[in-house]
Amino acid sequence: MADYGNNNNVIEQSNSSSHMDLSINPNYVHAHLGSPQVPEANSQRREIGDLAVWTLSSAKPGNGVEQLRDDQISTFWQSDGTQPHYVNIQFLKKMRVQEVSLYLDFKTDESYTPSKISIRVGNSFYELQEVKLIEFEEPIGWFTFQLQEKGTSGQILKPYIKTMFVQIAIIQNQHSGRDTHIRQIKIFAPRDKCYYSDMYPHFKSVEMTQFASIR
Ligand SMILES: [Ca+2]
Repeated sequence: MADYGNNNNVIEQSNSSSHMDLSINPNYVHAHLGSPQVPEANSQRREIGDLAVWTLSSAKPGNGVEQLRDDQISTFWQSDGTQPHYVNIQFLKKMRVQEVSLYLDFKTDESYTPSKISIRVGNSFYELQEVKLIEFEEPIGWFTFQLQEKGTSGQILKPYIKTMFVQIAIIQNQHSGRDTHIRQIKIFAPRDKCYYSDMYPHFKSVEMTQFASIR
């Protein structure tokens, strides 16, 4: 059995939370095993995090936006306040957001690791709409979530969502931990059609890599 005795992050759990069946929520995702593969920009997608202004609901000094965005999984954001914790990602104009990727590490972060996250979008922080509700079970690795524009009956209209704001709300942590750790967040948009074409090979293919080494 895991020992969380040295962890000061656990608070008393309230019994007030209702046990609704979350699986009937069309935005609900259960996540357990992450990927060791770093999600990278490629011919299909580009990382647009640097185009946004990032703000956090709270942060421990030295564990803020920089550590969330430094491309290193050894560094992390640590909240320093009451739940829920928020990561607010604000673009200057509407962007086509296709994927949001998070790196979590339950093995290291224990009760600081999120167990329930809501991803919300909107054109202001006052009219946000939940598009994903994720429950994490002792997560380790990269977790990537696709955002899609859906019709009234849930059909997928577009493989992205056009939005100015993305909010990642950390609603709960593992073992009811108070503060949270997220080690890295990436946010991707689809590439404009003019940036790639099926006529060209994918430059990261094995063939191209071998070819590139020949002088
Ligand atoms: Ca980091």
